[in-house]
Amino acid sequence: MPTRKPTVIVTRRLPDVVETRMRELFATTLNETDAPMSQSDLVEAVKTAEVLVPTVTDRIDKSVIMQAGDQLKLIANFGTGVDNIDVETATNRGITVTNTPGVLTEDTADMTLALILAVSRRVIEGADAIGNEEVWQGWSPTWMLGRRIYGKRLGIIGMGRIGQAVARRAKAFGLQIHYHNRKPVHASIEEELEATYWESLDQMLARMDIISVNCPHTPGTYHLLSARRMQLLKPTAIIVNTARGEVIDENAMARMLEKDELAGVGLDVFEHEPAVNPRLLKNPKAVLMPHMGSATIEGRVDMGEKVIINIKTFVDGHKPPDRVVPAML
Ligand code: 8YV
Repeated sequence: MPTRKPTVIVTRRLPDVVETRMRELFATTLNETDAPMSQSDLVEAVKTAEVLVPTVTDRIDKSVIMQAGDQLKLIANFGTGVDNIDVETATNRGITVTNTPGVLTEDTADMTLALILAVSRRVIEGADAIGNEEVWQGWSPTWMLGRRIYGKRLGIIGMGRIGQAVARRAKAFGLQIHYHNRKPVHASIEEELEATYWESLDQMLARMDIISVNCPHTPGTYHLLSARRMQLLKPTAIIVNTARGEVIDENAMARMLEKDELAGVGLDVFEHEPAVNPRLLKNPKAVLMPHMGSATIEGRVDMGEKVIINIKTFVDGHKPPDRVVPAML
């Protein structure tokens, strides 16, 4: 990398403090309108940028990377999930990829609990009833009954940082912690969380009351919750997803909700984001959020800080701390 300021293109608006610092440190092009970039805009960007800073809304696929100029050396993703980037092609072309792990763990875990509570206790339906006199004329002993979460079994799919942060919170709410992961977590963590490891996802699903998806989307986790697997769930079970929509067969899930084979779902992410399955939109048993898991000002500033550290370290000739390599996926 040259000693002059490197050319950095940021695809979306970032918090002011982050943009200001990026402008000080780098020759930064910002996206003042915040309009998502088209594939051809992205191709234009990778023809001139030395560093590209994309987000989840940018598809940095093989075609985009193959059209990049030789000056492109770093893709510093503003986000932890890197399923928007073809990491293998980038790596093969000698382009380093980084992400922003760790700083959105607690916020995403909070959103997971918010969804578990919202679905189980019908928070959105209840809030919507306020002020609508046809729906709510006053308290009634049998109206708007939800399901207790205390004492229920939570099955976490993906026990990384976020899965563990969900487990800590859930334990405080009196849930029993179960999890499926490629490998069991360290015994000290299992002990702290009083967590039960299930090597077989199928067996875990059949016994849970609440399922939380907290694994990344990779080729290996695509439709991990397939139509067949979701049939193993109890009809009283609920599913929440704050990870990636692609992990669940969304159509199959919508069908099960319609047939009362599932009690509810809480989704912050969608299979064809930003499109939302119309069948889910119509279903009062689905609590839907517009990908807000990491949407706190603190979280987004910390993500920006990580992006800056990754770029700065790279430009200074060192290995950036949050490198992503294909073997991690
Ligand atoms: C981010 C996320 O907002 O970091 C992630 O993986 O899913 C989100 O919380 C988004 O990815 C930003 O690019």
